[in-house]
Amino acid sequence: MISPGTTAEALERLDAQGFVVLERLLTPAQIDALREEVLPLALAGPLGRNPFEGERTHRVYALLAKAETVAPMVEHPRVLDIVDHLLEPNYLLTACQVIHLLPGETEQAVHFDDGFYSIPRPRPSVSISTIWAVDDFTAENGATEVIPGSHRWDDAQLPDQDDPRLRPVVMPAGSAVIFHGTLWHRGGANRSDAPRCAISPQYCQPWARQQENMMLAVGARAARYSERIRAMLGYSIHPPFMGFVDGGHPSRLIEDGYDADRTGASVESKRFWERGGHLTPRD
Ligand SMILES: O=C(O)CCC(=O)C(=O)O
Repeated sequence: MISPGTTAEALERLDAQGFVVLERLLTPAQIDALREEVLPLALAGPLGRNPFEGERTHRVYALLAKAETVAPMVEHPRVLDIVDHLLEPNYLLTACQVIHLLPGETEQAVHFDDGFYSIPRPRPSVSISTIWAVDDFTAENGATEVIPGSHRWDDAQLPDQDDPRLRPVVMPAGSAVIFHGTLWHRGGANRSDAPRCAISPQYCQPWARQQENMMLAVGARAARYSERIRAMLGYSIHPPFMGFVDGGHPSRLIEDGYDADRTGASVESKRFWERGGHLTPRD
């Protein structure tokens, strides 16, 4: 598969197929640094507690609390340029985990990632997932499998585990697949003799509850990250006041001398009140 050259091309593929692959976004040096920090964490992490998490899969949640080398993936400009078009401003990081499939892992149940938002389908996605290949993804080692076009399905269309339309997302290490939260997919079976490591940052609408409670999971360690990541963790306001802490901006908790006028949210909030406190202007 040839990577799309532009955000517009990537968006076209996402619209048509529900997913797009961006190849080799990370340099070999970045992959090495990532492996050095993340693989020991993955191997020390617990195995999944059920077949969905994967009983032969190490899953480590709350990754930004544990591995700073993941930050360049979470805020990769090519990825965020795309997500910026799919979610509303102030979108959040809903999950960030390592999924490390050991040899012998079996296929995961086919599912879509924003299924716990009980809004009937077909509908726009509430979340956008990314899965980054830390190892090469192959059909043998458990590459993520997707059903192209299934992001448009309605609630009556339910694939089974043998659906012939499932296809593996084969991609080299350092690449990412970006897909709609409505796309049916699963982790593949690892029939190889080596693990398959992936990292999965996922983003959701700013008005949706995050899967992982990032404010608790990462807490004050958020101060290590860029303003963009902090905002995605929850140190942000979706105007006029979603995300307030004690009536103010949450960044006051982690930034000394936080300046409320610096953020666009505070400006938007002021505008909201200036026009009478109604979500849509009344004429
Ligand atoms: O590991 C993968 O390739 C996919 C995992 C997945 O979809 C999930 O755990 O929700």
